[in-house]
Amino acid sequence: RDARMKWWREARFGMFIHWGLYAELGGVYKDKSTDGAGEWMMHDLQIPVADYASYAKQFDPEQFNADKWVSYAKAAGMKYIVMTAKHHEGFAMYPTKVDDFNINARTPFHRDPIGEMAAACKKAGIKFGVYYSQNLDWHHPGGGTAGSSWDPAQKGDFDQYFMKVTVPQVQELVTSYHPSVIWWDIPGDLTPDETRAITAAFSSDPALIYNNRMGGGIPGDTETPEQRIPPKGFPGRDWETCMTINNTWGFKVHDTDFKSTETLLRNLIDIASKGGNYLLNVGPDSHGVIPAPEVERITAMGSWLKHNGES
Ligand code: FUL
Repeated sequence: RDARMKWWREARFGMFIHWGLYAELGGVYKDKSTDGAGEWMMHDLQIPVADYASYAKQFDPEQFNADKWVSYAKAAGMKYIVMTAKHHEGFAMYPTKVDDFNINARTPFHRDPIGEMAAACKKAGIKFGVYYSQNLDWHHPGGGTAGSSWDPAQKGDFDQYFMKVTVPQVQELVTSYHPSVIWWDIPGDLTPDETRAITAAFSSDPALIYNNRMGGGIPGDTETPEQRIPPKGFPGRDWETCMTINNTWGFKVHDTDFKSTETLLRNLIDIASKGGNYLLNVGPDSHGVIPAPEVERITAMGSWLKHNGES
């Protein structure tokens, strides 16, 4: 375990990337702006499944450049990247064979952002991990809906969904991209049997690190305080605070409430002093561009780190 966790413990600073079909909408659906996080808008505005899915036809992030994103992370002093392979909306950012609701099959873009990021990270000597929503899938029949569904198209059997979609997708991610981290989110009421099925799906990779949000009572390797810094850290546990730079994970046109570089640096120092990691989020837009205010801030953090002896 210590050997497996070594690189992660030394990393201290990582980049979280929330990027999915929600970026195309940017928090605005018809004349409604969502109050919540951008990536939750399908749920929060109860957008019908077919209507939401139709935005894929126009999702063409032509400026996406994996090397560029990785270079931002490097310049910021970040040592790893965790990117959404599939968020709660159910849209996969890689060409999964299990479900054609993915960026390769449904958009004019036809590329594989997860694969391109995995390759760019490898080239740059930085660790790559994937975020995967193993329970919620608001698009696929039977996928979890966080309480009540809002569209008859979501009706279906969860156990079947789990065995036919979640488990094989986890297998695909592990065998195609060899991620160093799987960031599960969120467990809902997964049973120990279900979690065993996903653990088996990545048993071929004993080095894999995963967080505490898998479910079924599995503690995982890391605690994941969200948007907060625990006053005393987590004595005896590895932990990672994940945080947004503004107030959303997925891109929102109307959220320009960015934290200052000073606040972000103080957070990083506070977290590091308590033995944790800081997984700081960026939310690329529909063109595949990370908003400039986010790039500016993480770049400034990197210069500070360089001038102050850490890098
Ligand atoms: C939460 C999710 O529901 C949010 O959308 C986001 O991904 C955050 C990091 O985790 O539980």
